[in-house]
Amino acid sequence: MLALRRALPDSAAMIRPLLYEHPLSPYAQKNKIALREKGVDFDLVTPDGMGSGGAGGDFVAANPRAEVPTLVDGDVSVFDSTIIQDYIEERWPLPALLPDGAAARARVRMIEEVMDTQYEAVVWGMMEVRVFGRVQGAEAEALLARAAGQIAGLNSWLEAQLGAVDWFNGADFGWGDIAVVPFVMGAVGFGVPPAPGSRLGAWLARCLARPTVAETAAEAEAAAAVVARVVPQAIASGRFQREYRDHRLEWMIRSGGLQVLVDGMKSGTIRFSSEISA
Ligand SMILES: N[C@@H](CCC(=O)N[C@@H](CS)C(=O)NCC(=O)O)C(=O)O
Repeated sequence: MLALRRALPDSAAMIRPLLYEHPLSPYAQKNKIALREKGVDFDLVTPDGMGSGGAGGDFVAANPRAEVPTLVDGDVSVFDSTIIQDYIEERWPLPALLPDGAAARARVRMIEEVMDTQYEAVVWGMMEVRVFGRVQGAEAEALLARAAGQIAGLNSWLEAQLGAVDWFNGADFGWGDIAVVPFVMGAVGFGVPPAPGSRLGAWLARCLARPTVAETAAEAEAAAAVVARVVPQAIASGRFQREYRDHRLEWMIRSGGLQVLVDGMKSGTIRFSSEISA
């Protein structure tokens, strides 16, 4: 598909942008919600081999990290959800998702950084235990209890960031809310929701009332059922190598899962990030 796009540069402006994604990727969810809020007509593709270490083809040509999300817009390829959000905001400026003013923008970007690196690591860790079955019994319970405590702490931090207003972005839904909602939904999916009666819980309900968020959440829910069915077999067969890198790797070690890492490296079901070369 990419080759065809490159062969037709003059018509690039008429070609719908393509987002490589996985419906369960909270990073891809950020970009999908942003594109939907802006009314951009786009295509979605989940790359073959994604997540298992077997990706290739046009997807890897567009992103040497072989990670989703990756946006292809005509001749332009962009990877990393935060850089893609920036691209989307500049390429399709209306409605603006960033709040007004340097301070407000810095604030939502800092929240985004915490979500992308710290909150995400915990949700990923719960998935490693509950879906990928890295440990069982008391070891699993210990990792999940640690994760639940970390999410409770992060949710209380989020509650403080929200303050008395309706949206992380300020007066209206926007960048700050899109940065938070995929990750909080991920924790809910693993049975760790915002505290009952919390402002964060009320905020989540407001988000889910938006069609753009509801559509993205429904796609994730449908994919979760499929993943839960196929992943245990794929892991057992040794075909699936899960990427352990940066904050995720740190989470596993800090939370008591060093042996998970050692076992996964021995069995070949864990890999690190792609090494890039020309
Ligand atoms: N910093 C990146 C992280 C993207 C990322 O970690 N994506 C994961 C899915 S959630 C991925 O594609 N991993 C590659 C793999 O598992 O093969 C971003 O913000 O987009």
